[in-house]
Amino acid sequence: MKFQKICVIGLGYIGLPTASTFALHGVEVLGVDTNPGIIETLNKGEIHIHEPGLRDAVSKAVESGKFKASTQPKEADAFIIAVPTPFQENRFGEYNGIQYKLADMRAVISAAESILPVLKEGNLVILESTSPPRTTFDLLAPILEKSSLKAGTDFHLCYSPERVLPGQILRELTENARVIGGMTPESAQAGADLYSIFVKGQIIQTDATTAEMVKLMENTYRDVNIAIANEFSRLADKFGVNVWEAISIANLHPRVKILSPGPGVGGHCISVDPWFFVETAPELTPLIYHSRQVNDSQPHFVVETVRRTLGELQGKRIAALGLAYKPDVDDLRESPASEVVHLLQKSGAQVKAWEPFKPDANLNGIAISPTFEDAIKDADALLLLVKHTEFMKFDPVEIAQSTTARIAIDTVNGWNASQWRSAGFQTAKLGVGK
Ligand code: SAJ
Repeated sequence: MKFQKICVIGLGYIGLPTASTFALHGVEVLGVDTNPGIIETLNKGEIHIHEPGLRDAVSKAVESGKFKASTQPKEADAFIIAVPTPFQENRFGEYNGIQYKLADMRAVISAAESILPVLKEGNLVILESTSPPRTTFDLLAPILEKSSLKAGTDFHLCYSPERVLPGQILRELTENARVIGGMTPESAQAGADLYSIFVKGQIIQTDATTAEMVKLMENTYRDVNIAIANEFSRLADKFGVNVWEAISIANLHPRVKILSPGPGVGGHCISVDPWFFVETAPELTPLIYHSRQVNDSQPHFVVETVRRTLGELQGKRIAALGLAYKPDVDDLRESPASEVVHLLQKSGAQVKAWEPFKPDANLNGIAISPTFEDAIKDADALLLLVKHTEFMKFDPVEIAQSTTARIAIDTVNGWNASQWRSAGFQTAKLGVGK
């Protein structure tokens, strides 16, 4: 299939890089988002999110005349849906006494409905949003078939998950292997034709449900592996062992690769996607469910470590360093660091947070310092919550001159404790028992 014009619906962390990459490869792209503020920003060649290289890609795509943004889709050869699929905030499922989260598919439903008036015979529709198994067949196809066109016959329908790593999106978008799951083999071929415009990695064609499951398996695998690392940190703490040393020794075994413990698992992928399996098969997913429980409760373990180090938390002044969900990104969604701050505040601590990637962030109930200096100045303790590169470069001697704190607590194994001790700090690390 040949593609001259495509519509990308949803201009967030995935849709926008995808849209601009297609435009830079000569395809006429209409980016669609329901937020008029985003459309205005993009049409000026500016961007609303932080991702290395993205500003440059979008401004070049706009300058080339190949990328335009609008609040409504128009006729095109292909439609890509890349909208968020978070979980529902106030509704839960229940199975045998366990409560599980439910996917909120409203954005996928309205994106599909928005295509209906412009869908034509011979078009290709691709869902990229992470979704519960069978979404393409059971949710998307019936909506699109309200056009009276038949999915897989009159138009092609595919599921192709994005698998890019925030912070490396533009590179991984072109270099990673791409899975295309078709409603039919012909649909998969049409999807492969589209992505081969820029994808240099292997393109694998399969069916839509396999592709949905592949995506969920990848992120669930990572979540379960981080859960065991976090559980090891609690065990090490109990037995007076340094978990970081123990992991590095265990990882010398040729078939062992334990991930890193930390304050928990955040972001909008790994902490969300495993629930899509639990929701659709709670009777089959005890391991996945319990891994979610372990990772979600890790901020409490951080707070216990802080309490043990500082004593009673009431009135303690803590500088929380980092609020993003992981190093060197500005994304604060589902951030375990923010959860730690909330829990510390609940225990009566006075926390000042500093997030270099989003100094102007507005988080419910969290006091974010305007500068790093302000956050640390009058603190009793420094609490490292995110392994941002710039935090790793701190000189403890210099820091000691700018803060009243003499305690440094590290939850991510980012600091060399002996250097901090030489600079006069008492140190503590997550997963390092006394
Ligand atoms: N984390 C740990 N320990 C580790 C690794 C990560 O605690 O050893 C934490 C991070 O700090 C963060 C969370 O896990 O809070 C998730 O971070 P991540 O870097 O593992 O993953 P994401 O969410 O940024 O991106 C993932 C990627 N999936 C996999 O690596 C299997 C990415 O390829 C996907 O495209 C993305 O999810 C997505 O959009 O689904």
